[in-house]
Parts: sequence; structure tokens; C-alpha cells
Amino acid sequence: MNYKDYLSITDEIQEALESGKPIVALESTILSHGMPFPENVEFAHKVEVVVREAGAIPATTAIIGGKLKIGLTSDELDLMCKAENVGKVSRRDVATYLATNQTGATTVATTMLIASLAGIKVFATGGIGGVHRGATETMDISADLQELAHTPVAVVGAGCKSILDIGLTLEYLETMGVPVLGYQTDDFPAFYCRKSGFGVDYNIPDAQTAAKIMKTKWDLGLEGGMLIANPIPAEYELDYDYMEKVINEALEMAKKDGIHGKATTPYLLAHIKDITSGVSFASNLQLAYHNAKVASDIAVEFAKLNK
Ligand code: PSU
Ligand code: MN
Repeated sequence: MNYKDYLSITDEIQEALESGKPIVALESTILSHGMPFPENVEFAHKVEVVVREAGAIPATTAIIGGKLKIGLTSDELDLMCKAENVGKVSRRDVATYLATNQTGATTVATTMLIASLAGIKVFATGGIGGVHRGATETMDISADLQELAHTPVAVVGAGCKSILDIGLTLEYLETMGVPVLGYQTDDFPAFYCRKSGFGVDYNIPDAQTAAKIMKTKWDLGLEGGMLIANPIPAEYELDYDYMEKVINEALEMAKKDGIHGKATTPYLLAHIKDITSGVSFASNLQLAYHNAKVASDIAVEFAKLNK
């Protein structure tokens, strides 16, 4: 079998791929394991509207019925949001889920992989996974970082949460040769906060510059993707010290409950939402919409360059 036999691409996206129209990939782990039901249903649909309004075509990915799905129907989006018997699928899980016909939500790593197989070059998410705090002991480093190192997709995200060790995450990305570009910022954003205290490699002024950097990197045959770090809009930003306290509390709870491995990130996300009584969730939604808008602008510019 050819890898294409495993792909199930909607007609709209297939046509867009053939005619070089802008497409933005979206992940489903953010739906199934990153946001609560039923609030995630509105998000799943609305984020696709944001992409369309900016002139691109949304391509939410998932593993359903033994296929790598690119573009989900409304029912399939709802299935991922309900998340009953929907696993969290990172790169290592992909073949097993396909071969055993399990339903899986795609992480950043897996969404990049699927997007790349289909020829989609831009992907919008909330935040990426990275090097966890305490990783020097646990070795808990998200597969997202290796994917950024090897798979040619530009990921637009609001940096990463400080559930991670942001400094080590940036060191890892540097070692792996992954460009970290700040979208209209000198500061690497910390998800809920516009600044993490760490810098980015380059502050890029606009979507066109992002598209040019993508094209240049891949023209040169340089392996891997890039991270385009887009800060949360100022009006939705949360206080850094407050969020540090919340995150530390969530980390303590995870330790007490003996959480580790792939359960760690979903556990922390759910508890951060609870501790902040949903305030953090409102910010989470807004930054994800904003990432979808910026990713769409970049996809539009990238499509123009490749005409
Ligand atoms: N960080 C968030 N929200 C998320 C995730 C990370 O703020 O929803 C999800 C993404 O799908 C990401 C995954 O790819 O968690 C990382 O999981 P892990 O740390 O197990 O690699
Ligand atoms: Mn992990």
C-alpha cells in the first residue's frame, strides 16, 4: 500500500491542494484532551470559521476508521469533542491506531505529520508541547519538538505554557535547528502571557515575511518545520505571577496523583482551568482564534509565493 491509501482528504481540501489554495491544518487533541466538553464544540466549529474568514481552508485532522482524516465533517468534529474512546495520538501511536481501527485525536506532532503527508504547510494550534519541568530527571520531552525538527510544517502557536520548562524547550529547539520566530514580538510568549522572559530568534513584522522564510528554508532543502510564536492579544492576557501560582498548584496535584507520561499535559490543562474557574479557558479560546487568523494570513501569503 502507498501512504496515500491511508489518507482521507475531503473534496474541498483535495481541490485546494491541487490548485494551490491556502490551507491551514488544525489539531484535534486540543479538542479531545485540551478543552472541556461541551465548550469545545463551539470552538471546534468557530476556529474553522476564523480560518475561512481570513481566506484559507481549514483542515482539522484526526484518526477515524483506519484513516488519517484531513478535514472533518460536523459530526466528526463533534465526535472528537465528545472524546468517548478517543485516544491521544502522538507519532508513536499512529500506526497502531490505523492498523487496529481506533479513534484518535492528533497532537501537534501527529498533525504536522499528517499535514506534511498531504502537502499542507501551515498549522495553527494553541501551544506546543515541550520539555517538561523536571525533565532532567523524568526525560519527559514532548514528541512535538522532534516533529518540528524533522517535518516541514510551520506551526503557529502562542508559545508554550509554563507547565513546561520554557528555557529548556527553547534550548532543545535551537539544538534541533528549529527556527523560532516571534510574530510582531521580541519575546517568546508563555501562552496566557505575552512574555515569558525569554527572547525569540527573530521578530517578524508580518505574514509575508513568515511566508518568505518558510519558502527559503524549504527551497534550501533544510529539514524540519518552524515555530511561529504569536502572543495572546493584550486584552485577554492573564497576570504572569498569578498563572505561575496556578501552574505550580496544578503541578503539585499531578505529583500527588502520580500522573506521568502522556496523561501529564491533559491533566495539567484540566486542573489549570478548574483552579482559575474557567478564566484561563476564556483566554485559551481567544489565543487559539488569534493563532488561526495569523496562520491563515501566512497560508495566504505562502500560496501567493508559490503561484
Ligand atoms: N499544550 C496546550 N494545549 C494542548 C496541548 C499542549 O496548551 O492542547 C496538547 C497538544 O496537542 C500537544 C500535546 O501536541 O498536548 C502535547 O502533549 P505531550 O506533552 O504529551 O507531548
Ligand atoms: Mn510527555
